[in-house]
Parts: sequence; C-alpha cells; structure tokens
Amino acid sequence: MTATSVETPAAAPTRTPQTLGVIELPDTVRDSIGKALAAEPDPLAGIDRAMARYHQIFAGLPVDTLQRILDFGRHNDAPGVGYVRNLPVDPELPATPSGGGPAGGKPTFVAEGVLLGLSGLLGEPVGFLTEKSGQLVHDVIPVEGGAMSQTNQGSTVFLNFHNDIVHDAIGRYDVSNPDFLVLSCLRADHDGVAATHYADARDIVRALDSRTLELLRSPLFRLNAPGSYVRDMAGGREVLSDPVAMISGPEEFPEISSSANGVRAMTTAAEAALDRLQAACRETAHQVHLRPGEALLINNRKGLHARTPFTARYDGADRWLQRTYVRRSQWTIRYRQTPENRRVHY
Ligand SMILES: O=C(O)CCC(=O)C(=O)O
Ligand SMILES: [Fe+2]
Repeated sequence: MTATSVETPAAAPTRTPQTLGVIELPDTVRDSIGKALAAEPDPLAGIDRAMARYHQIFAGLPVDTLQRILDFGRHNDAPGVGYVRNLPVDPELPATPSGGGPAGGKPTFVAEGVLLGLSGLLGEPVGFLTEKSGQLVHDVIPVEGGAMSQTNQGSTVFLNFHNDIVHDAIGRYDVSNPDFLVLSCLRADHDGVAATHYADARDIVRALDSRTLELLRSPLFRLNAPGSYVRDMAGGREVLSDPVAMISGPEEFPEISSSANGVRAMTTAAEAALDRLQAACRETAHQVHLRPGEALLINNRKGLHARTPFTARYDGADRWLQRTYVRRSQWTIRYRQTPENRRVHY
C-alpha cells in the first residue's frame, strides 16, 4: 500500500502474519483413499449416505493431518486458508464441461469424494437456489459470455477480493452465506497462470492505518448482490444490501465481507477506505496456483479471496475447479430452507 497517511498502524506491530497452512498427504494415504473413493457411486444420488461414507474414508488420514483439518474448521484462531496437496484424482477425467457445468458422464467420483470428504470435516455442504441452481457440488469453469464478469465464470479480468455472499431478503448478504468454501482443482488453466489469492482479515487490519480501519468498521457500505443473482433475478440491475461495515467483530478475531460485484461507499472518505482495503489485500495475500489433486480450504468469514486473470479457450480443456459451500450449522439459516431439500436454501 502506498503511504498516504501519517497515522500509525492500528494493530500491535508485534503481531505476526498468518501463515498458509500446507497439508500434504503421504502417497500411500493418497492411494488408499483414492481407491476407496473410486468405488463409490455418484454422491448426489444419496448425499447423506455419501457424506457418512466419506467420513469413514477420511478417517483413514494420519491423525495429525485429520486434526489439522478439523482444527481449521473449529478454532477461531486457526488460519483462514489451508492448502491440501497430493489428494487422489479420477483415473480418467472427461472434458471440462461447457456452459459452467455440471459435468455429465463422469465414470468415477473421486473428485467429488475429495471435495465432499474435506467439506464434511469442516461442516455440511449446502446449496442456494440463486447460486448454481442449488447444486451442492459447483463446477467453477470459465464461460464465454461471462469472461469479463466478476463471477466464477470470469477469466480475462482480475476477480476482485471478495467473500462469497448470498442475496437475502433480510437486507444482509453476509449472514446466511457459507462459513467455508472448498475449492478443488480437477484441471489447471492452459497456461498454468490462474492464481487464487487469500487475504486474511488479521493481516489486512495490520496493514491499514487507524482512520481507514475506523471507516471500514462503520456502516458506510452497501454490497451489491452476487453477479449470478443480479444477472438471473434482477435483469442486471444493482441490488444493494443495507448499509454495513466491511470489517466487524473483536480486534483479535475480525470478520470481513466484500462483494466481488461492487460495493457502494456512502461517503468519499469511505470510498477511499475501500481502495485502501483492496490495496491491503493485494499486499498481504497468499497466492496459490491450484493443480489437479490440490484443494483450498477457505474460511469465508476470516478473509477475502480473489483470482488472477487467465486465458480460456472453451475447448474442453479449460480450468476446472469444483466448489462446495459449507455451513457449520444449518440452524441459523433455516428460514431459507426449501421444502424439497433440507440442504438447499432459497
Ligand atoms: O477461481 C478461483 O480460483 C476462485 C473463484 C471464486 O472466487 C469462487 O469460486 O468463489
Ligand atoms: Fe469466490
């Protein structure tokens, strides 16, 4: 961040940056979990049964690894992002689906098992009708018509630092949204350049001056609803939240929320604070180039994520991630539950 203020940083200078927790599976464990997952049917045919089976399979992780993933999900002071490597992959991977998925005719469901198995260690996968039609396994794939969009369909533009929010009639988009995202890579982009960034709010706060932080902690911002909602439900028009703060909560455990699809600052000072926030994110972010057999565990409240530009060819060999939205509890979002499916919400 360029120094535009003479004020001292608000946070204690002794606080050390959050580390990127890297978890690498031993080859033997990768192979035994992969073999077990390859024998399982499509999880979406019976999701609760599948989640129970994945619990059994992932119980075969070395106990230290298992504890690290569980700790990631359960502790306030855990890092905001975890990078899991050397996961099993499908023996055969079909072409990257066009139009944003879902993938049809996948002969095995190892990738789905990895995604849902990791998700089950953090909470429960949930869906929202306004995001990928309520599916529990999201395909994150570049879509030609959305290349420039601030959504997961994009490619040629930098996807701004954001967390995944959901439109909600209560006027807040940062309440019923997922606690965690799991992003798992099935196929990298052609040039191998797409990077997922994660900026932890604890590091962001350290990088900001106290006046900027005070502004970001004030309800001076209105989040635009996600691009998918604006596109599909509002004819492209902005659908703004009630005024909210960008950063909230105790100094030691800040929560942060920002819309990829635009934030309206209500004053010029607040507007400048938003620019500084994006700069602080760029300055402090961890960066990962996801490859097949790798996944990111993303805490969706402790930090913001972003994606760098890449070139899509729409040739069946484009970048392909699978994603879940995970809640630790569905109780507090029961006002949105659909009658047809207890994991799917309006
Ligand atoms: O493509 C990526 O690396 C991240 C995309 C993203 O923000 C998301 O899927 O929520
Ligand atoms: Fe996202």
